Amino acid sequence: MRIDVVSIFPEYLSPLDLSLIGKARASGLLDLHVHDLRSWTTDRHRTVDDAPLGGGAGMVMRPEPWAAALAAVRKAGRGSLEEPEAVPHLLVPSPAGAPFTQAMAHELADEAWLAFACGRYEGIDERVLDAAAEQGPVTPVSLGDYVLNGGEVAVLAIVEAVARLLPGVLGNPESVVEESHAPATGGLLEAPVYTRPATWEGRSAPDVLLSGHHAKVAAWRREQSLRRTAARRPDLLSRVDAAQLTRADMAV
Ligand code: 6GU
Repeated sequence: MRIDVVSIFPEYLSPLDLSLIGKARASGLLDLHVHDLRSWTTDRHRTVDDAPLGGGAGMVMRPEPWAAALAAVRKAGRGSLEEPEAVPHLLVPSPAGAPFTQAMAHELADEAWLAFACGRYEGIDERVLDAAAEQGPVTPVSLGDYVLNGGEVAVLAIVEAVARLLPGVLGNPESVVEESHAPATGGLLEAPVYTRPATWEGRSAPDVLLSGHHAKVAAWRREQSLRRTAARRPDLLSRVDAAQLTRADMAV
């Protein structure tokens, strides 16, 4: 997969050199390019923003550097993918975007080329997104209902969520199957986990986990998932498929 990120703070993306994502890059599974938006400014002060039309607080990112940056990214990516018609799926982090979910991470992991436009200030002039949408898919995405100063932290989160789903990035592909929000858990939260020692500072791990009885362990985990989801994320319970509820589930 190729990923391009355009930002006025390219150093903010340096954690993408580390850990599993860094390894995925080094091994060629992930071809990641971070670009400085200011390289596409033409004035002496390398200006990227201006006052909002219609008035109001803050500043808005000007369309010209963004249009030039996105055109250059398209051109460079087509060259490296050796597909003259290829276009990236453009993701625009914004608190006004659609919520980013594990389902979206799985969809994005199937794509060949993603590009991220990191806005700062009050956001990017909307015409940039309108023009880009004539070239290829554009999706504004949000991490949740709170406000960050810019899209960079969201890109770190989204790239990590997507890259770990790429074949060969995680050591054990099973671990993406059972985790919280994965399709296999029915969209429920994961049960609590324990390791040795079986008793630590007077606290014992649940006996069932030491029983060696796989069906009982699975039933216990299912019950814990339901309880935890009801307590922390009752909004997720509506995702449980009624047809898949067992008698044991009903008793929880
Ligand atoms: Cl993706 N961007 C910004 N600026 N703020 C956010 C966000 C994204 N998601 C939640 N808050």
